[in-house]
Amino acid sequence: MLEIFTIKMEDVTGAQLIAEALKAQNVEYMFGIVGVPIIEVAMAAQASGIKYVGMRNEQAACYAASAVGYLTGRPGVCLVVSGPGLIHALGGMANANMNCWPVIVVGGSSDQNQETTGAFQEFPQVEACRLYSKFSARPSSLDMIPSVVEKAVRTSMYGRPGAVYVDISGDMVNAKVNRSRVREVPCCPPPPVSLADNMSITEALAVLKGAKRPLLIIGKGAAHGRAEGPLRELVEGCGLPFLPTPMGKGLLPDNHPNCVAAARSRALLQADVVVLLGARLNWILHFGLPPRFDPHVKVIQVDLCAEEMGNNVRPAAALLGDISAVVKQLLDHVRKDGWKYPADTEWWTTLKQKMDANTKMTMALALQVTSPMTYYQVFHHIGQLLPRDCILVSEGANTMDIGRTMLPNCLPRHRLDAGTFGTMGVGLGFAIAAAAVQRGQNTGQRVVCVEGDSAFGFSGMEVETMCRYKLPVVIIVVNNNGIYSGVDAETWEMMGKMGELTTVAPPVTLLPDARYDEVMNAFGGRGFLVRTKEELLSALQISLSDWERPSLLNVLIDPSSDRKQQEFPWLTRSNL
Ligand SMILES: Cc1ncc(C[n+]2csc(CCOP(=O)(O)OP(=O)(O)O)c2C)c(N)n1
Ligand SMILES: *[C@@H]1O[C@H](CO)[C@@H](O)[C@H](O)[C@H]1NC(C)=O
Ligand SMILES: *[C@@H]1O[C@H](CO)[C@@H](O)[C@H](O)[C@H]1NC(C)=O
Ligand SMILES: [Mg+2]
Repeated sequence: MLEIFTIKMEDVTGAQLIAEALKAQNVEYMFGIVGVPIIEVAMAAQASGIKYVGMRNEQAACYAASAVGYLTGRPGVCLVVSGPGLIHALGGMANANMNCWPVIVVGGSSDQNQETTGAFQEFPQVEACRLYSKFSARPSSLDMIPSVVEKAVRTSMYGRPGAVYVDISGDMVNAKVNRSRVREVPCCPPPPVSLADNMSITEALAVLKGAKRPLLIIGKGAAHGRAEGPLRELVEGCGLPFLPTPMGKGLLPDNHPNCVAAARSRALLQADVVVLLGARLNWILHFGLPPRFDPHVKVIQVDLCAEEMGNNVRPAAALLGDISAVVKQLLDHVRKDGWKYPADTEWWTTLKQKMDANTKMTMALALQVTSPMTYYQVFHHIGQLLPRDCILVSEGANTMDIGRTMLPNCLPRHRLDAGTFGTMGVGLGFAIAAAAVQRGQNTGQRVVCVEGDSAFGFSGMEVETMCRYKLPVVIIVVNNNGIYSGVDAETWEMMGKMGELTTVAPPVTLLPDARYDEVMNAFGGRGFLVRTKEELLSALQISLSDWERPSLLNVLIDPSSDRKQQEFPWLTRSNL
């Protein structure tokens, strides 16, 4: 009693208030880079029991904090210094906002009494963050910090999740206030759950039951909404084919008999009714329009964001609400009449034939033996060794696109990739976040990060962060000497002789046979140079059995290795 009383009496700093307010909101992880004026915030965060991970660039720190939000449902924090520190984090905020992932950015800023004077790293930070966030504010006084932090955390998670920004000026960080003047704000509960209205449910079911060629599309909104249980019941109970979006992969396992990912183009093109579950009709789904969709396709749109309804295609039924709750509503109705889509339809036959043909084609490419290896061979071998429950991080162009079709996901929220914004450079930050969360929850899951050589370069120095915290991430760099493709060492030498490299070398090229594995060695991790199948399998086995430190497999592949011919080649453009 007495102790509580004396604590109430003491003065507290702005730094302590921020840290304690975040802790009170159940924020567990903070990623950042310290300096003036927020070093005290990082120390106060640690003192309150928040796990602080010091990163090498704020962009990667922000990617990491946002991945925590997606993986755990509670936002992570990215802590940055004023001016350039905050500006580096904008890329991460934009990426989180586009992906609808909750993240809190806390930025120090110059002292309030120096505003407009050309203060050190002075920048209009609250204003700058508006375009990249749902909410951007600076507490007007120290005693307002807990309520602003609560609002930030709540706003990041409620409605469509996204990025938020909280500014704290340098003078506020170390200023003190009597604790008795600060109102404590309790932890905000998980978002309230909303249901679709019965009329729309009835409409939706009428459309679905009339479908000749139905297709469920499962997006990362469904993953965020933890809808895997009801979705499985819907898919299995009604016998419906489903297609996951890249990060919707794993809600139901890729090898589920109703998964038609191997016939993606065909399924999209010929479906007459699409049930869109937490997925947007943006570039990833070709806008829901011809030539990739039937011009008369009927869309049943399930989303928690009202403004999303009708983007690009007017839905036949709009089910506004929590994905998991709305799927349960649909289930309640179909359970009553036991409706099931028949298994012996022409649609299923078409899909299965197409899947068989595509799988055979991919397998033929995978089983080729060439030296150097191709993407297909590398992913085939990796796929055979990856633990079923590993968290797969992936980015690159060919590396990500081909990897997505060949590396299986069996569990929800176990895939993190370049996402809606197609951002290169997210991989290492995501992997660090996933590894930190895995260590915190002690689930014994591996984090495997499959990177193009260009993608890796965007935040390659985060390898030091992995080594420093002994995060046992396995990085596989699929190294083709460039962006999309490259040239071999011999051609590179020849180009050097033809003239000045900056005008001769194709813009896609990177240094041939670059030793990314040595970057890992430099900090005490395990680096492997891999050229053959045998080297790949052995390096991967060793890496997967080491829980003490990270590994990097630098897999040199044929620099002209390419993606197999696509049915809609022009659309591969949109993947770049
Ligand atoms: C931040 C950012 N910068 C640039 C790009 C353009 N871009 C798309 S994919 C890519 C890299 C692809 O090369 P790599 O990672 O080596 O994969 P590969 O296709 O060679 O397997 C780049 C630079 C991007 N998407 N994001
Ligand atoms: C804080 O305020 C309380 C109540 O007004 C007072 O008793 C206490 O002495 C103050 N503490 C400090 C350190 O000023
Ligand atoms: C909506 O449907 C459910 C399930 O059929 C039913 O229990 C509920 O009463 C209905 N609500 C309204 C407002 O009609
Ligand atoms: Mg490459």
